[in-house]
Amino acid sequence: MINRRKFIETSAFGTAGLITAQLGAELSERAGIKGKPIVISTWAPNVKANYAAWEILGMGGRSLDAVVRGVQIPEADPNDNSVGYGGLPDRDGKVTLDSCVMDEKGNCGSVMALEHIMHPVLVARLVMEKTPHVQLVGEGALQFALEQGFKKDNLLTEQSEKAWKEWLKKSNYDPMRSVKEIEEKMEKKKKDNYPWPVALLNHDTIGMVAMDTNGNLGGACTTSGMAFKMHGRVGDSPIIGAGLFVDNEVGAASATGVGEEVVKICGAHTVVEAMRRGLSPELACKEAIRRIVKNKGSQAKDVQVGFLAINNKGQHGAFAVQKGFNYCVTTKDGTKVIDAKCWYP
Ligand code: SD4
Repeated sequence: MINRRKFIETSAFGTAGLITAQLGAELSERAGIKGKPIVISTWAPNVKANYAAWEILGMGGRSLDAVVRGVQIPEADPNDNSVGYGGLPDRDGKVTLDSCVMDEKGNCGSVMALEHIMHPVLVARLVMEKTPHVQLVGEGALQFALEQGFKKDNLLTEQSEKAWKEWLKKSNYDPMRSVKEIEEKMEKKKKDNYPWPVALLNHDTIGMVAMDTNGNLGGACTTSGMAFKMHGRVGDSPIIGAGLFVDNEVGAASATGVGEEVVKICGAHTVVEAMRRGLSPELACKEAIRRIVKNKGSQAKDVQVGFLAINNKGQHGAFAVQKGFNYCVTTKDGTKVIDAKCWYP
């Protein structure tokens, strides 16, 4: 199988980015660590999130701070239909958000089905730092956020409301909608010789993991979940061990796609444990995908899940069930968007 890779050299990195990149490289060398810092995130549009994370990582900052900063970019972007503000609502027209964080010491925090708060990742971090708990859900999560000084926002944009009203006409829940859309767009864009990876047109959940100059790992995952889901449905993204897992001794992983399938195999944890057994990040992601494909049998072709991972050496990799999944990698050498290999090429 041919390994299709597309690299996007980032002019948007700019002078400030280069300076922080050089500083990051120097700091890493001083700390005796090669190939670090590094941050990776799901989906090409999240290059912007990588730049934001790099502003912290490149200055020698902590992974957790970097990923929390990074994922706030799509959370605040009204044009990103899968995360935060502008996310597609559930079948009742409510935008409900899922998010979690995990740090180098195994601390973690998560919010699920949180409404009205633009940056659920910040609330997840406060659950970790300020409560004796790991997970807060729905009304309780909102109550906690308001107590912490967050303000309520209307997260349903005109565009997302329109899409929901259109969906209501048939009310057909189809988690594979985005895969089909990717394929259609890919075909069309191939004809137009479009130079960008096609997923740029199909924003999605952000899972971001990083290694800082001290060799410490951290991760964050944030989403509005599957479009038009049942009210109260929670996917993999805010579940520690499913949508995100970090073990400083081994590596970190995150997931995107149909969350139910990720939860069933404890996806991100499965990837990290495979790296612990010595698999590379890419092969560890492939092993988790293999389990999903095995579970789904003949229906596997109707599911999309993608995993990405970094190991404790700062190596990275990804794997997906279907074509179309890509991820962004930022190091001192710049930012690349890489098409992940997949089970069904
Ligand atoms: C979920 N995994 O809620 C998320 C959605 C997602 O690509 O990643 N979509 O199931």
